[in-house]
Amino acid sequence: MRIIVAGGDGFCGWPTALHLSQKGHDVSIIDNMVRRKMDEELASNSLTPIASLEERVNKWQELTGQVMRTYEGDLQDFEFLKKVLEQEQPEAFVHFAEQRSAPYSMIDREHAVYTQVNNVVGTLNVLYGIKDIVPDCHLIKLGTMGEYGTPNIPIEEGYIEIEHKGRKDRLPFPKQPGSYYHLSKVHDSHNIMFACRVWGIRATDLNQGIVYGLSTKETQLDPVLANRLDYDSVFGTALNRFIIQAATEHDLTVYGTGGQTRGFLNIEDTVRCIEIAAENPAEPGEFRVFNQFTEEFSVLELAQMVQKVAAEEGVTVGIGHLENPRIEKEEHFYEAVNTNLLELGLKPHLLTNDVIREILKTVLVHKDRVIKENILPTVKWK
Ligand code: NAD
Ligand code: USQ
Repeated sequence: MRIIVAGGDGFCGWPTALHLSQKGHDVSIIDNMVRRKMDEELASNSLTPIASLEERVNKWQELTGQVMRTYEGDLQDFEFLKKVLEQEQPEAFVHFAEQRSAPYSMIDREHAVYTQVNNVVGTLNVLYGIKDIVPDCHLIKLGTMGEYGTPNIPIEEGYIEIEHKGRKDRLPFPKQPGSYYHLSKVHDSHNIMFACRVWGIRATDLNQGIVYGLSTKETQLDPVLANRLDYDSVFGTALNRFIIQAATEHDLTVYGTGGQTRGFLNIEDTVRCIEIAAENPAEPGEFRVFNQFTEEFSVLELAQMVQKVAAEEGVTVGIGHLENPRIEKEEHFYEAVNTNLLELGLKPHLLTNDVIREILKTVLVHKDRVIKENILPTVKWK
């Protein structure tokens, strides 16, 4: 299958591009490198040293003989996108290319506007590009579990059957997102759903939970193929951050009580979920929603697991309950359905002490690259 991976230089996109290429798909990558520029803006870095995209794809070709074409450009630039679609004629378009940090979107007005314009306009361009140039192409769009928020009822996969005043309908599940970033994903979902209904586009919205780990079988083939790993308070995410904090003997930064519960998945499962979605496309006109996570944990549970594994490895770390910089529920009901991907054959890599230990070992190799000033949160919701 001819597949474009937009955002293919990023944390989820790079291992996904490698995995799809390894499976024999004809992969090309779009990325505007903005994530690397954000490291400069935030005076931050990836914990792992990362090669340039050019070095990465050259190494992949050298090791496997597989060619991945790369296009450096912005999805907000429709003329650029049009040319790539005309040239590649993709059968699937995997869309990771968005600003994905909630704290980044909450820095100030400029960062909120950037996040929403980048994400909403980029996705609208992709929708128009598919409609005009490759109408049969399957859009596989990365959404987020955070679109739903934390309602006091179980979260369904995209839709809920509602009975109201004696009538019934299957309607989009209510959305209560917790940041301007998460809101941008809700806006995208609405735009994609509308495009499916009106133009007959086929789309899968993958409401992904928080991804942990960094390595996949393919990224481990050579240090030049290594994936990025974020640990700073803006781009680092809960479990990965805790493991890196443990490696540097920093107290684990649980915000508030730590009762915040979310869906999580291993990066190994991210790449497999995209493969499953690509190989089982949505029907023309269908707006399909999958909840892409494998397990639910509270933030405090994760911190306790990391603390225990670190202790077994001879590292003592405390759990610091910081004042929560976000406005969010800290104690709440959480139960979400995730059966669609399992029914299509996903075999989850579950979180065990050994999985944490493996990530910790990789992290320990690079721990001297941690910029300690970037660990504590600085962005507040109000
Ligand atoms: P990332 O920031 O590492 O990667 C995103 C990539 O997209 C970057 O390489 C960036 O340069 C590129 N990009 C951004 N805007 C672009 C534009 N306008 N044009 C071209 N390229 C652009 O993020 P990630 O962690 O790999 O996340 C990928 C996607 O998955 C995002 O949409 C994110 O919302 C979603 N997601 C991520 C997680 C997670 O835990 N990392 C969880 C759920 C959902
Ligand atoms: N948290 C802590 N301590 C930390 C970091 C986070 O307690 O050091 C808490 C947060 O307050 C929050 C939870 O952990 O309650 C998750 O925060 P996070 O930064 O790990 O994840 P989030 O901001 O939700 O965003 C990440 C990705 C985003 C993706 C989302 C999936 O950056 O791209 O959409 O996870 S989800 O959470 O399912 O919406």
